[in-house]
Amino acid sequence: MAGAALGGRAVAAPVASTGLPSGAHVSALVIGTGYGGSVAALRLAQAGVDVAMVEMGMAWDTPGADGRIFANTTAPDQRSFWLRTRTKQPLSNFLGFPIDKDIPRYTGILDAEDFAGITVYQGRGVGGGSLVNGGMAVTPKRENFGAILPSVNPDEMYDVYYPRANEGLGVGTVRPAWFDSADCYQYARVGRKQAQRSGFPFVFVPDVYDWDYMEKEATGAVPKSALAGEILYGNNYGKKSLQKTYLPRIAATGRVSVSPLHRVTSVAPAPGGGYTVSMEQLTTDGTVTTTKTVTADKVFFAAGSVGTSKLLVKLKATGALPNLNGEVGKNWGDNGNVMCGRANQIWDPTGSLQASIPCGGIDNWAAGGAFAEVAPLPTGIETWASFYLSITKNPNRAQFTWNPATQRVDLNWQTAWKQPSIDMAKSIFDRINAKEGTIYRTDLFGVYKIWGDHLTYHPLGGAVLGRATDNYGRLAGHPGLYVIDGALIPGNTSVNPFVTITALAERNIEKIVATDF
Ligand code: FAE
Repeated sequence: MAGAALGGRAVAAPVASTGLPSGAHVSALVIGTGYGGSVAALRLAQAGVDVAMVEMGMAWDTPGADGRIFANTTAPDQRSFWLRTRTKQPLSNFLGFPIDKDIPRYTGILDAEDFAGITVYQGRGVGGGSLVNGGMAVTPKRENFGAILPSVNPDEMYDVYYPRANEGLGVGTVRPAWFDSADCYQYARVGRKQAQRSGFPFVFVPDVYDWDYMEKEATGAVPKSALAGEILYGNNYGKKSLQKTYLPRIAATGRVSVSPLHRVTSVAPAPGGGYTVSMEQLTTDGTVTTTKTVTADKVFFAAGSVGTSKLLVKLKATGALPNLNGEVGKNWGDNGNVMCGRANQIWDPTGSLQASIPCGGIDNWAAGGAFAEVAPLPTGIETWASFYLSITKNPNRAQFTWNPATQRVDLNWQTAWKQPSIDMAKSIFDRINAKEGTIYRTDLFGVYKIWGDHLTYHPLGGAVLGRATDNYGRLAGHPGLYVIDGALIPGNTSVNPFVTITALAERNIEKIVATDF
């Protein structure tokens, strides 16, 4: 097994703050440290392969001036946003007033990446999206799987890889008896009652939050995280992000280096075989201090749907990877995300204390094409608002293309393409409003604006399995290059995506380790 070596010196141990040395040669280089990248690195290292992980975001292992690693959702600061001078909060308004504020430019944890017709929220740092997400860990219903990944055998996914992913991620469910009595889930119980009164099934949604820890938060026995409103900018306690699951197992192999604040800019065939990987080292204000070049026998693209798609589209268009096929950049979707709030009757308060971790949803997928999470609005005051993130069967798909004039990658998604999502979400909320005699909130996304239709949390596709790659993520035209993240999934998973991303990565890496190394 080839080892990572620089002039004969192994560099597989955890890398110091300077990161991977320029000129290094590594067996396997993984771009990104989210779900796909973490699965790839763990399984390769367990098979005896030395791995270098390269991550553009920070390590998120050091407390800030307030003694905490992560900022609170209600008090965003420089740690909260990726290289912005003003916050861009998904809920931009409250009671109609804008709530964004100026912050110092910093390599913060949440990227609100703007394309012409949509803002795509993504996690930045070692752990990727697991650092910022709600932890909702949902395995799609088996009857929906054929539409999600048509070329993958469902038996192997549901018998082997979904169970492996759920175990590796530490997925659990709220204890129903506690849910029924906890103050912090009053908002979810209101959501359940209203769903059921309108004839919709309410389902508990599994999550990687440590549910025992949350129960202790409620008693005051431990420091609060979910009950302190932490979520979008990281959880200081309680949530089992990849920092608590796959990443410690990766470190324990002793075969994987991680280089934070390193952004990959190019991958091209190396003269002597393998690939030349170029990267920039960043300071926390985003300045590029160093550019480095390493060689790798094999390269795994795990930069997330947007990150991987942007790299591949650029590298094909600029001639660095000329043999990639025409499917690269295509079939990108937003998982049908759309948000809305409802104003409840005065006798239906949703609670001033709201756990930031959602634990239930309204399933109208089969009849109306929508699965709506009952989400918190952890403002600390009673709002009588119910808030929802819906995942819908939106059929629209967008394409990434290289723009030579701006030297950037564009995405042709249009805001109007959210209309099917709105219509599907209305299949739930129009009925609930009619039954309850209630109305939509119009003050959360602007002034008199009902729908949060400008964003997604769930980018998927751009290098789709069986199209841009073979049926295991091997990129067409360049042996030794792989895609192993959400870019493989063609735009929709019918539920929250990270369990499917993890399970698919587990499936693909098992085959790749067995046959390509
Ligand atoms: P991802 O986790 O995004 O990791 C990619 C990594 O690559 C990131 O760390 C990037 O910084 C890094 N990167 C990108 N470009 C480069 C480059 N050029 N060089 C070096 N590094 C690079 O990818 N999903 C759920 O299932 N349940 C939820 O409750 C949920 N809630 C969410 C809430 C929010 C606010 C957000 C933003 C997302 C949420 N998601 C949720 C989505 C989920 O986090 C996302 O699907 C996965 O993280 C995607 O996994 P990947 O491995 O594809």
